[in-house]
Amino acid sequence: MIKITLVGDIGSGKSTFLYRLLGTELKVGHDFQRIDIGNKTLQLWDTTGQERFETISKLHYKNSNIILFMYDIAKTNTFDNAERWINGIQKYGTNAKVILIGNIICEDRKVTSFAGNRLAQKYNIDFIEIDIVNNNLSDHLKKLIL
Ligand SMILES: Nc1nc2c(ncn2[C@@H]2O[C@H](COP(=O)(O)OP(=O)(O)OP(=O)(O)O)[C@@H](O)[C@H]2O)c(=O)[nH]1
Ligand SMILES: [Mg+2]
Repeated sequence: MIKITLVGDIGSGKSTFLYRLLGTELKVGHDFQRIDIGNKTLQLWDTTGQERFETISKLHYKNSNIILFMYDIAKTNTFDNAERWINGIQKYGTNAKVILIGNIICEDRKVTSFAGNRLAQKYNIDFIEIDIVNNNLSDHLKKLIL
């Protein structure tokens, strides 16, 4: 069982990503959904960007194996706070593997791949960009998760 928590600013695409992947909506903070991939079971948790990393339960972070931090490449504001989030995650998430995800819903790009890469390198985490509507669990993302 791999526990995965999605975090990121309001409107960064977390719930859209999960909905497209699971075909069902999750009640934030109270609900999770299982999905089997290969011989692994993923347990996916949504959170809301209204919360800051301080208020998302530290235990929740601690219990996560993987934390996906999502921003929208077309919305600069969802990237601006990334550094603060990642700091918080690394502080509380101890053993969780953090993956930075640039979500491409809209091609009107404001955040360059270079900027995403640079941030990921600074914090020594993985980085990918994915089209969450059409290819939500790309082979690349699977490889990072499994
Ligand atoms: N163009 C386009 N936009 C979409 C599509 N699906 C969702 N969106 C938009 O993508 C944005 C992402 O919203 P959410 O997935 O709710 O974001 P979130 O990260 O869950 O936000 P919070 O729960 O508030 O933290 C919204 O503005 C949606 O309207 C789509 O198929 N095409
Ligand atoms: Mg949401």
